Amino acid sequence: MSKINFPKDFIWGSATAAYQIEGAYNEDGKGESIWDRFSHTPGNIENGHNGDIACDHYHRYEEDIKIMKEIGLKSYRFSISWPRIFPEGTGQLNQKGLDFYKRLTNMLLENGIMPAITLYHWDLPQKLQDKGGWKNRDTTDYFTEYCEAIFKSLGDIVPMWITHNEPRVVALLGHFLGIHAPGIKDLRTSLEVSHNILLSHGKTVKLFREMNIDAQIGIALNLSHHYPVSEKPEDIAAAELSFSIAGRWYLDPLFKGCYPEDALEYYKKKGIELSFPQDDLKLISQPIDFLAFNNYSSDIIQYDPSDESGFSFAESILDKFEKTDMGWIIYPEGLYDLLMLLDRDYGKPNLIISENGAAFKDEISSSGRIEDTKRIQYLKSYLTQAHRAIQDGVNLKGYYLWSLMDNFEWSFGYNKRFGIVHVNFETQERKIKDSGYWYKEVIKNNGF
Ligand code: GCO
Repeated sequence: MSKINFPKDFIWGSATAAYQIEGAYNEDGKGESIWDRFSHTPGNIENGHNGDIACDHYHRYEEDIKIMKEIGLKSYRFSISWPRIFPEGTGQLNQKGLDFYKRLTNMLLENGIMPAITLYHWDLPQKLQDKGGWKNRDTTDYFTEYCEAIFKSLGDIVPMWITHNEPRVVALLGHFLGIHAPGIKDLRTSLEVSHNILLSHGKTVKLFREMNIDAQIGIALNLSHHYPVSEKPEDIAAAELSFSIAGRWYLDPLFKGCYPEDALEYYKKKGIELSFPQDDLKLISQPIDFLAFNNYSSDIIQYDPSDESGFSFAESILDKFEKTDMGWIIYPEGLYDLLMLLDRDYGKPNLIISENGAAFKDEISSSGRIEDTKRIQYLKSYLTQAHRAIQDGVNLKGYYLWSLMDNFEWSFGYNKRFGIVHVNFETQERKIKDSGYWYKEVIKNNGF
């Protein structure tokens, strides 16, 4: 197989998130987050797991950076815990919390690893949730206050900033399905939350520009390609509507300054008439330097009159696909098709894959190695499709493997392992998996 060479300045990274790895949930002045509250509420997380200790990264970050260095990461994407900075969400800043991120960032730079910071990866200060959380439009201003403090402290040494991670997951799982924090189940609330998160993104980008920060800023969406289960017109229409609701609901405000008409119509039919101030959409759609997105799998959609939405996932066909431990189908071509769609429909933006990876059950073999060949095969197949898209003209600038280390997988607790580094959660021992050594070679050779 011919060697695949990526562009010479391609960014090879790996990603984590604060609540999933840090632990120290109530240390050094940190305030309670909605995920502390949600995971401490019985019944919400498998096996009663929580992020109180997680990977203990708050205390082990130096060891973890040594591992990043050994793997040869060019960049490391991590998130900042808002309640570590503002325990009450606003007002009094917690210097010890800020100092942790300054130590982490400086050590990354000292080791030649480019920090890429996600400002919000779901851990809202509980005190703000008590005031309505993202449903409360004031939270957009609390968010810019928090971001301003971070920009002042780290803006001159961090080259890449991501405002939000997956607004759709926050809105859908956290405010409609109720399986993520804060555990609300209300469609109208989820749509208000979705808009306010995008608005807070817009206000933060505006602030970032006004502060003349010499760095790049974007947002990370969770996106997948939606395929019709057949060429029947009704299945094609169903897939287009489902992607409007899941994808264009975020992409269109960000790049076109409007919500997609078919999705607005869909909600109107459900009795939810939505209209948003044009000034909001102007803020939301101001230019960003890159669009980051998280992609793991693809969705196959069928027309389904029995479902109140009129469409559903074509579960029947999924048996034809290999799946990861999350039950997500492995279809690498879906990444190529998604990259081409973003390139075609949204003005050839600079793109970053801010998350891609696979959960599989890992065993430590008799040799003492973790021979996670399924994960290597998954990564290789998706990177092959990413490279194919670059060859076809897509401005893909970087790839962040999810995840650097096994960590707290939200409602699944520690039962799903995505890491290229194994974590023994009893001993906190780290062990680079075969996939971690494979990725080391990919980075060194800028391809495979
Ligand atoms: C997400 C989050 C990550 C997850 C990862 C695996 O995309 O849901 O950004 O925090 O852990 O994607 O589900």
